[in-house]
Amino acid sequence: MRFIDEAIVTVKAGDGGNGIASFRREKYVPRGGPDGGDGGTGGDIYVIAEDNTNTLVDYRYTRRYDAMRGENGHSRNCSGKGSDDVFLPVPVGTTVIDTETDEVLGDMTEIGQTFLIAKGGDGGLGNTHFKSSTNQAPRKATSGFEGELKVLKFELKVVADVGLIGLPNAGKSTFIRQVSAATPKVADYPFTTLVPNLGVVDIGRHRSFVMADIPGLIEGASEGAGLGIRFLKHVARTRRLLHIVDIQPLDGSDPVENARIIFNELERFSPELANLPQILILNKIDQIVDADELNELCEHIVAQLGWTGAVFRTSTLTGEGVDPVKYHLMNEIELERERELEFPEFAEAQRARFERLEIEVRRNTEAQREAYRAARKAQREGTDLPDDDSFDGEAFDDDDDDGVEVVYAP
Ligand SMILES: Nc1nc2c(ncn2[C@@H]2O[C@H](COP(=O)(O)OP(=O)(O)OP(=O)(O)O)[C@@H](O)[C@H]2O)c(=O)[nH]1
Ligand SMILES: [Mg+2]
Repeated sequence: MRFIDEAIVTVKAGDGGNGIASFRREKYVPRGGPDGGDGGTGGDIYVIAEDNTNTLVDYRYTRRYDAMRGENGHSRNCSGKGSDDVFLPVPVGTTVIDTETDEVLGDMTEIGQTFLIAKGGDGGLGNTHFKSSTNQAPRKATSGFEGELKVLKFELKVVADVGLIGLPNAGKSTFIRQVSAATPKVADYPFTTLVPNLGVVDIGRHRSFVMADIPGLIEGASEGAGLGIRFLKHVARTRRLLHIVDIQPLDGSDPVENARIIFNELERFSPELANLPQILILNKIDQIVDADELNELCEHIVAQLGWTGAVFRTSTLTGEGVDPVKYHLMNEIELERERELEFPEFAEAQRARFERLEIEVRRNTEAQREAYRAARKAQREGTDLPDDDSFDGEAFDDDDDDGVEVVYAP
C-alpha cells in the first residue's frame, strides 16, 4: 500500500555579503586608489537523495533551514568568503513542489542526486568596480543580494515495511497507535478497522519505517469470510509481518488455535506471503497479573505452535514491551536495506520475490472475487433475489483500492 508522506519546509538561502568601499593606504602613497573587495556569495540550499532513510519524518522536527550569509568584502581587493552550501537529505522518491505555484520543481530518483532548491545571493560589489576616468576615488559599493526564500513541499510515496496481521480484536490498531502518529479507531468489537492505516514509526533521527494496520482476518477469510483477505495485498510488499495474538481472548477461544487460523489463511491465500518473515507478538499480557502464570501461558503458546522465530510479549494497552519490538523491526529492516545495497543479487532476488508475490496476490484476489460472485449467483438462482449485478460482490465494490493513497499529515 502506498501513501503520501509529506513535509512543508521553509528554506532561505544565504544573502550575499556586502561589497565595501576602501582605499589603499601605503607609505609614501598619500592618496591610494580604491581597493574595496566584493562580498562573498551566500550559501545555496540543496536536497540530496540518500539511501539511509525512507520517510520524511525528520522534517517534522525542523521545518526551516537557513544557509549562511556571505562574508563582506575586505580591503586590498579581497573578496569576502562565500558561505557553505546546505544539503537536506531526503529519501529517493521524494518530489519537491513549490507551494506557491504547485509546480513540481524536481524528482529525486537516484541515490546521491542533488537538486538546488534555493540559490544564495551574489555578493555586492566593492568600490574598485566603480573607478572610472572621471571618478578616481569612488565611495560607492553595493550591498549583497538576497538569497532565495521558498516554502516547499516534499512529497514521498512510501510503501509499508511492516504489516500487522491477526484476528479481529487482537490489538493491531492499538499497536500502531502506540508506535506511530496514526490514530485508527480502537474498540472491543471485531472489524473495528475497515480500511488500512499507515503510520511512520520514528526511532530517532534518520531512523524510521512504515507500518500498515489492516482489518482483522478470520477463519475462512481466504474464501471471502469477514472482510475477506483483499486487504492483504496492502501488506504484500512489506518486509516483515507482525502477527498479533491475544493471549487471553474475551471469547474464551484458544490463542494457539487462533494463531493457527491466521497461519492457515495466509498459506491458503498466498504461500509466498506466508513465507515473509513473521514476528509473533503475544499481546495483552496486562491481563495476567501472576508472572509465573503469564510465563507458563506464553511458553505454552510458543511450544504448541512450534514457533522458532522472533517472539515478543507486549501490552499494547499500557505500552509494556512495545519498544523492543520497534527496535527489533528497525534493525531487521536496516540490515535488509543495507544488504540490498551491498549485494545486487540479493536486491534482485528481493525484487523478483515481490513481483511473484504481487502476481500471486492479484491472482488470488481475483479468484476470490470470482468465487464470491458465483456463490451469490447460485444463491440468487435458488431464491427470488433480482438477477442483476446490484448484489454482486458488495464486499468488492471498492476493490479498486490498489492505489489507495492516504495522506499522512504530520
Ligand atoms: N487488556 C488489553 N486490552 C487491549 C490491549 N490491546 C488492545 N486491547 C483492547 O482490545 C480491543 C481491540 O483492540 P484493537 O486495537 O481495536 O484491535 P484490532 O486488532 O485492531 O481489531 P480489528 O480492527 O477489529 O481487527 C480494544 O478494546 C482494546 O482496548 C492490551 O494490550 N491489553
Ligand atoms: Mg483495528
